[in-house]
Amino acid sequence: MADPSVQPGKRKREEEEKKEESVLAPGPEGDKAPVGNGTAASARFPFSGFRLQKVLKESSRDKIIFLHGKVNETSGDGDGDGDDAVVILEKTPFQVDQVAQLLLGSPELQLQFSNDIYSTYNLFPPKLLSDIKTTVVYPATEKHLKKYLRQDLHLVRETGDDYKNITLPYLDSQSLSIQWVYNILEKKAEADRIVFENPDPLDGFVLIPDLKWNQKQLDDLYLIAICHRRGIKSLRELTGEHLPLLRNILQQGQEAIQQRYQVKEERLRVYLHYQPSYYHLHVHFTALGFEAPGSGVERAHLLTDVIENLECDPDYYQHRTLTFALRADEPLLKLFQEAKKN
Ligand code: DD3
Repeated sequence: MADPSVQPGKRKREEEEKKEESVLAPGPEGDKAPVGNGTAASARFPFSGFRLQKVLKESSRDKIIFLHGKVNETSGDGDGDGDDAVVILEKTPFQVDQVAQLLLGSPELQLQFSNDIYSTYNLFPPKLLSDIKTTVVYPATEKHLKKYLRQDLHLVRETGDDYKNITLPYLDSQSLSIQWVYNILEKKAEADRIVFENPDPLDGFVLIPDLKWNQKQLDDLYLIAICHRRGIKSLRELTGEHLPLLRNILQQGQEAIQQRYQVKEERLRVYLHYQPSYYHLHVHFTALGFEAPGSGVERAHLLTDVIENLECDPDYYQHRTLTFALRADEPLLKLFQEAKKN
């Protein structure tokens, strides 16, 4: 039985909600407002029911939890039918321009304790300030479930030959769908979220907020540039011929972010992942003050450095040894360990 003292009451909430509507409306700057909420239509999940199977991963520091659930069950006996879904729930950062509203009027409060000049409370925010960022993967495959299970990581050093002999054959043997990437490039999904596009089929790209960013505060700004050209799997395949594309992404991406969000280039971390999580060339733009997952030295390669490396040596990434971490259960790790024995 849940502790009734932590159950939020409803008393004042409804009246507060009306006032809070303005929070989501564009400010006087109109479409130049630094942060947009995007579309905010009410919705339903693409499945019915949710029977928790497993907490795949959780972090009290990041206030995020990854859940595996069975959905669409019909028999109700908890076995057999039903589909798998992954639901990721995350408490979002405070919006600095709205946080003071939490304390106005008489917010719903429960006293925890009071001692001298110190007191602590549970504050129940009005509906529009209490949203939880929710990401759904449905239907989820075995791969998705595995991807979110916490695993130890192991460092691998991949030579140019290792890439040709081990990594590339492994990638080709996997059927990794990047339909969602093609949907963005072809405007079949998220078209209204595009921040900037250079439509050139060879040296162009689409700049779009990453799914991890709710666009409500600039603290955790996160956009991705996805190149129009197909077939460039990753950093490893970049050569001098890709320099015009990379320079476009850097310059035009920074300009577009300055224009839309008033965040200067010196406040942005612009980088590629190696290994990437999907094998269609893309570049990450994150707020410098935000320690985005994957910004560690074993994964992030600054675009400025990549460009300079290619300027010095057009085949730099064909022969350099690249270091990255693999999950203990990743088959590619075993392939590397076996190859290194001989
Ligand atoms: C992904 C990496 C991929 C699960 C999850 C995320 N940005 C995306 C679909 C649409 C997107 C992204 C794969 C998938 Cl939680 C499996 O990311 C996306 N749209 N990173 C945007 N804008």
